Amino acid sequence: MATPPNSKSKSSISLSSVVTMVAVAVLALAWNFLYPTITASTAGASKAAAAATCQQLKAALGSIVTLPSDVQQYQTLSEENWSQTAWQTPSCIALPQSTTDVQKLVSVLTKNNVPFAIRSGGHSPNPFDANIDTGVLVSLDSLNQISYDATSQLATIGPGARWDAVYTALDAYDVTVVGGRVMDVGVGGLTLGSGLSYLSDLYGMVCDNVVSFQVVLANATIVEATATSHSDLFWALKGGTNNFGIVTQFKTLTYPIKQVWGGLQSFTLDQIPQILDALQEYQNTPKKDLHANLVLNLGLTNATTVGILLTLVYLQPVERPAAFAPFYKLTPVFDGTQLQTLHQLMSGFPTPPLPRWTWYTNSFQPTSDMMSQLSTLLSTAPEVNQLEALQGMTLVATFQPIDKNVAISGQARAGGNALGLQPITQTWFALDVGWLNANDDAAAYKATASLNSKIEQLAKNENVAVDYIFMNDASDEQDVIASYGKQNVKRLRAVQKIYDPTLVFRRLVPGGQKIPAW
Ligand SMILES: Cc1cc2nc3c(=O)[nH]c(=O)nc-3n(C[C@H](O)[C@H](O)[C@H](O)COP(=O)(O)OP(=O)(O)OC[C@H]3O[C@@H](n4cnc5c(N)ncnc54)[C@H](O)[C@@H]3O)c2cc1C
Ligand SMILES: *[C@@H]1O[C@H](CO)[C@@H](O)[C@H](O)[C@H]1NC(C)=O
Ligand SMILES: *[C@@H]1O[C@H](CO)[C@@H](O)[C@H](O)[C@H]1NC(C)=O
Ligand SMILES: CC(=O)N[C@H]1CO[C@H](CO)[C@@H](O)[C@@H]1O
Repeated sequence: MATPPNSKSKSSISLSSVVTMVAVAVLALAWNFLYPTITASTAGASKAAAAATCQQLKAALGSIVTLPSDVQQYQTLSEENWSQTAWQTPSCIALPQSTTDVQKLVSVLTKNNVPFAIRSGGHSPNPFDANIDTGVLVSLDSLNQISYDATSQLATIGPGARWDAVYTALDAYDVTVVGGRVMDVGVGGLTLGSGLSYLSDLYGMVCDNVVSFQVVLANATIVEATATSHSDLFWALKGGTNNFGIVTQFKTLTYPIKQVWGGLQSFTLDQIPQILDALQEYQNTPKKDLHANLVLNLGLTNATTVGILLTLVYLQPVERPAAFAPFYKLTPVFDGTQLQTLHQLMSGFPTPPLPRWTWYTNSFQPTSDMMSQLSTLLSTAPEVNQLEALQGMTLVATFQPIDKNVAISGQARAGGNALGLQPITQTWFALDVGWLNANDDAAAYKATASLNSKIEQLAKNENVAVDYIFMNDASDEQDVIASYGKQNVKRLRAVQKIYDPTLVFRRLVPGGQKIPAW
């Protein structure tokens, strides 16, 4: 866990430091009054004010602003999401073409006090994470440039790029990045939510590999946050999502990984206990091979015909590496493992074509007991039947093994990150739920939340709960940033005070995980 900057030692209190302390105390008091007041005031945002700002933006910025009266364009842009649960009716949609456009937008929105949402790839299913009803949707699709510099071996990537385009561009140089595992997800949201990659056991989270964030701050100025310049902001953006500004560019490390071994295997649902036991054996091996990575998906409802999906990824061209030995004891129904490029392998990952989604997540240590209790819970929980009754329902339980090196590599990078990850073997578990009809939304949310809290409780009872909520798989009902730990939350708030002193990104950007007030 990161510690805040050193405070002055008590023995050397001078008059000036007393003055400073008093000033700090007064500021802190003012801040504490400001905080709740400011937050509450967003509730009163009016449709008329937002619409007037949209007219002003249209006049100033022209074609990059789409009003609801541009029916077709407006619809295309507002429905550009992975899950229909995130379709909203913004007062207008701005499609900046440059960082300068983003500055102009932030400047007007802040001056007019009009709420807005920030969207990169639009893959969060949480209804208002990256969209808004009364206010402006800032959609970063056009900030999707990708380039590679062979000298520095760094890739420069716009937040609106999708991972498929990133890997395609880098294929030409035989390098890859620590990035998303599913091709059409956006770079912006995934990276700022920390980002889990098949390279994470080796090199840490996606955000840990960013060496520079270009950010448009609340006062519409641009900064480059790196380990040596605005290093406090650099740290805070590694887990801080949209609380500090609009990120308009990432510079990130690359790695010469191309040919790998792996792919999809499928198993029948009756093998859940065996596969979970294999998973814990794989994870708990002393000195786990960091080139071995996987994701395990259990399709728990009858709408999924595949049953268990295991995606194995070995980051070297070695067939059937020993690291996956616990899984070789099981016989797959389908085995698509082969030598191929990492990009090809990831392109083969299927996502069920359902229009509405939600997800919840929790973390635990994968003991043998926990795994066997969990397979019992998943086969007996009434929530599974409740979900199954909804039309077109798909309930997938996802297991993402996390080696202690994920935390260690993140902390080893200059500046570390805000995530508060513990350097222990852990599993990030997620319930991914998809369905057909909007009138089933409430039932789907309720049953998913309930099943997730039962699993959290089970982990607590088993004494294996890990106090960490992975943002990119979390519901908006889960308090992600609080799970980074008190010290990190305190430091995030301190950084927020410096870069967003009037709390623009808290007041005017209601969507996404916010830094807890206390
Ligand atoms: C099919 C699928 C596969 C996935 N696979 C992975 C995976 O392998 N690894 C992983 O870590 N996650 C994964 N996710 C989760 C994914 O990271 C989140 O859904 C993430 O929000 C997607 O990023 P986005 O840019 O598409 O999101 P958006 O919905 O556009 O944004 C998400 C949040 O980030 C904020 N944000 C986005 N861009 C910016 C920016 N430039 N500046 C400031 N704030 C910004 C938004 O305001 C919003 O609150 C997957 C999701 C799906 C649907
Ligand atoms: C799933 O099974 C239930 C009960 O067995 C059935 O009513 C429902 O139609 C099935 N759903 C799908 C999508 O096959
Ligand atoms: C904008 O905000 C940053 C961070 O608070 C500050 O350093 C900078 O001086 C501000 N610039 C202007 C022009 O106000
Ligand atoms: C651009 C994009 O991803 N649009 C998708 C929004 O969601 C609907 C429903 O899932 C898809 O059909 C679109 O392709």
